[in-house]
Amino acid sequence: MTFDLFDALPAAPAIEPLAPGAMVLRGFARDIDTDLLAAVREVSRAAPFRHLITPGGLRMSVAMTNCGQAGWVSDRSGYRYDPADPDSGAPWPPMPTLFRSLAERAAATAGYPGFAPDACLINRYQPGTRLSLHQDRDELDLRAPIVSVSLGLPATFLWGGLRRADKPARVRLAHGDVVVWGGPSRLAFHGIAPLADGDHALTGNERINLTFRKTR
Ligand code: MD3
Ligand code: FE
Repeated sequence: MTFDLFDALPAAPAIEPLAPGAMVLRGFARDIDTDLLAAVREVSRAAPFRHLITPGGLRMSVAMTNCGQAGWVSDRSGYRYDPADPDSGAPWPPMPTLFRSLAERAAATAGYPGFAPDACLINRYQPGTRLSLHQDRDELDLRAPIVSVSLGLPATFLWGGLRRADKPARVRLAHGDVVVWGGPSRLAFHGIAPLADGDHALTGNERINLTFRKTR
């Protein structure tokens, strides 16, 4: 029988650099996937997914809801973080402890210790759903990173760089992948290509994305 010292060490998370300040933690959320999806279902029972209207009057193909102290919303008057769900007038459901601790661990692993998100935007994609190139700049403190968690069907993430005209790179994001975006990458343009049809064991034909934000 052999004795292998390395057997005693926990596996180090694979950190894949994406751009300065941005990195992919492949499969980081996999071991809690079922609990994460159960929590998404619970949040969406209190604050159902809905298709928001852009300031330009277009219905977004992504369905969204939120949990935490504030939620991202859009309507004819613009984008904002709102402490209440405009559909019900009630505060957004609290951020599940499991969400907060995952986001904190991921950020720390990527070199951003002490990340304390106050908002989690939950995006739901079905085949054909896309998210066009945009920047996330509605948060007051742009020094804090954004942590994203992909669940269910894989997607092609479009990574556009700092100018809208830059040709976007394509990055595959799969079930359980976590990406941390901070520093020089915080204001990069990004989007999601139209979701391909598929069948995932836990989500069927859907992709769920969680983004954790510090909005104030
Ligand atoms: C890079 N969501 O909710 S997550 C969004 O998969 C959003 O649902 C996409 O873009 C999704 O705003 C992409 C990856 C992501 C999220 C926020 C970022 C990348 C980012 C903010 C700054 C730079
Ligand atoms: Fe975004």
